[in-house]
Amino acid sequence: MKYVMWINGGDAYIRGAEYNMRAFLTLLLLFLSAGTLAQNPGDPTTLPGPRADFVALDRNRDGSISKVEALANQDVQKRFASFDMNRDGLLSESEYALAMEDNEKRILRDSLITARVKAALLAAKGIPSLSIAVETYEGRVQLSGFVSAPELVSRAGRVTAGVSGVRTVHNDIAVR
Ligand SMILES: [Ca+2]
Ligand SMILES: [Ca+2]
Repeated sequence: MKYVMWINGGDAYIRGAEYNMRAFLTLLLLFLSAGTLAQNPGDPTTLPGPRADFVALDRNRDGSISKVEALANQDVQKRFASFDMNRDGLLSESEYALAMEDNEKRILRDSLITARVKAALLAAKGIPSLSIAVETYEGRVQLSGFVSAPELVSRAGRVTAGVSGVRTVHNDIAVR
């Protein structure tokens, strides 16, 4: 059997089953990558109009987020008053975008604090740092997990409190 496949309108062609298989795989890859692109239309840099999370929060579709609509998202709710620049009781698209930018910075700061706390616990001799979970929200650090002795609970708390950026420590580590 002989196969002929034309490429680029006939400038070049390839023959034979082996080449045909290669061409088929290339087409398959192109097809799959096109499918992947089609499944990710949410790139905010190329998509015109309001961001998808704004549209999802704007339940009554009036183009702004009311205080009631903001209740659905804790991070928006917390930033509502400070980002409602014109004090009309609504977050416009641009006010919302600034609030979310602020939240992204908050997430970055908190994850840096979490990383520093984990590093400090790891560096402290005798603390089973891998058994301790660390979570941070606006500089408030929560420790949880299990250790073998009460003094390890308090030591982990002290080490955490000494890390820069930590505002408060909520120590939920238990002894087991
Ligand atoms: Ca609305
Ligand atoms: Ca406003």
